[in-house]
Amino acid sequence: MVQDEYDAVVVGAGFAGMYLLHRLRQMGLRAKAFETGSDVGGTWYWNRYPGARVDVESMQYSYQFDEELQQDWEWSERYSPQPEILRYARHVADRFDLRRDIQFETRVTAARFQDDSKDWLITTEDGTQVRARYFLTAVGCLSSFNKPAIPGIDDFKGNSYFTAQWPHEPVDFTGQRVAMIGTGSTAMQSSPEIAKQAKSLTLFQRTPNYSIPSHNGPQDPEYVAYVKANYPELRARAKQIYGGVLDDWGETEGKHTPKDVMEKELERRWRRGGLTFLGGYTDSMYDKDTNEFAAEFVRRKIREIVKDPETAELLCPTNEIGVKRICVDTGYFQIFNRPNVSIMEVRNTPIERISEKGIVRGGVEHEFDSIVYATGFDAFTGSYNRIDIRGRGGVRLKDHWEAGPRNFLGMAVAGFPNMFTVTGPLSPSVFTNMLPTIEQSVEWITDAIEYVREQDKSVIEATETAEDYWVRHCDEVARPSLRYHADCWYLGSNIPGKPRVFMPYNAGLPAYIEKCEQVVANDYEGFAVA
Ligand code: NA7
Repeated sequence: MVQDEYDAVVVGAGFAGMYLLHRLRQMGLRAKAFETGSDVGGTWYWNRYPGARVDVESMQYSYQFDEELQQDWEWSERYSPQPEILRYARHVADRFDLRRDIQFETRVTAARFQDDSKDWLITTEDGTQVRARYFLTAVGCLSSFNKPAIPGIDDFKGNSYFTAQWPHEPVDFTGQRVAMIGTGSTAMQSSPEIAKQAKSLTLFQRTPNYSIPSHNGPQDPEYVAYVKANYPELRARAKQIYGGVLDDWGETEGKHTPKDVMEKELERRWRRGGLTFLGGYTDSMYDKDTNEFAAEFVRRKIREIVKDPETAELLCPTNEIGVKRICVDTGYFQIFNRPNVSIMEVRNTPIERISEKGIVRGGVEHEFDSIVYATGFDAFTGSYNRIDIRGRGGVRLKDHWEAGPRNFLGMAVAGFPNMFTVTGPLSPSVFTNMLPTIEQSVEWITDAIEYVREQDKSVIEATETAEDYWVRHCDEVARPSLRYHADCWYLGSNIPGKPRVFMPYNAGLPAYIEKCEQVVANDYEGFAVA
């Protein structure tokens, strides 16, 4: 039975869903958001593991749509920890009275476009159905946790923790023998915290990763005052930068720079810390030699930090730097100098199975009290595949995307009218500062809805031609990058059987904004409006 009718239904109440809801309501539309969690925050609601924090400066990783909000809010650290970001999300929800239109603890399981009424029929887990003209997904791009298919995973009698579904009560590992599977960003953030408590911590590493120290610390009040006094101008300038983050980006190519100059520049960036370590040279992600120079610099640092040469060698990545999202850590490599931390490589000697007592590798059973899975996400498409989304003629989105995701501008899918996706595949999301990118998409989508209403029309849909163009264009702009050829969740290579398609938009935020604006300037070229 259809319980209610809305102008728009939003799936998710993370930063994208919250802003969507706010904008839709400002437009006078009847909107409802459904959220699986019991509160707002999305990524920052779920990822409560110890050490979780943002790796883009908090002064920039924040909403800008409301000047008073960005003036009022105080971030305590350069890179805020998860509890503070969640507090911020909750504050925004309260400040704009969003909760009254969010239904928590409700998973959307299906959404079907109705060919006759041109509405979406949306079903939630308990079988409730609602109708909406617009179906808007704000489900995140790194939100579908990858529970690895390791035999016996459910047999373990100790505690199993999944970093992206961390318990709400803090976990105390004191006195425990802890195993951690995975050595990506999440593991690098959480292992230094767990190592402080655990009797022993053993990391099971399949692929070593590059990481740059965060040099995180309290906010500098002078810097905060400067940013707040100049927010609009700084935000506008950030939108002209590839990743949407203000920093001192270099404008020269490494391949034309003397090696001693490069060395000094990398040292300076290492000391300053953070995600923009590779930003000194424009060809870091395009020229193999420039990339290898930076990669070797970081390997040298790892060898300097980690005292045991064998462990240091195990921790040194051999692939190009940055082809997988670079990590930012607070004392990750240093933990391997602690007597209670060890590493086991599992590429050559894989984990065979999880037993009742622990992890079996190379025929040997290693016993643990707790196993922490920091095994990543089914990025971009994972969350879509969990919802039975069907467009015109009952076509399943899953089938439409069988050979890889297809859409126009990363936001609209041909055959799925009045459906828009925020931070979806083929959008610049993960290569950019997520918050400004979310705001840009939300504003574009809500403007498009406004346009349809102004035209006195009811349906907007990307054309197949536009979709073909965007898929081709995304591939073309990704090809020259070293990332295009690497194994990473960018291409879905971390999920067995997933089609290998480069999913983030690689031309950068300014180019993306220009494409979106061109479409509007040309009267929503690439869309059929009826
Ligand atoms: P990542 O970066 O995808 O890391 C997942 C890790 O888990 C990685 O080291 C994987 O090794 C490892 N993994 C996954 N499955 C297995 C199995 N079956 N056996 C052993 N090891 C495994 O996810 P994160 O959560 O750390 O970070 C994701 C993004 O979130 C990050 O870039 C930030 O943007 C925020 P692999 O590399 O596949 O060999």
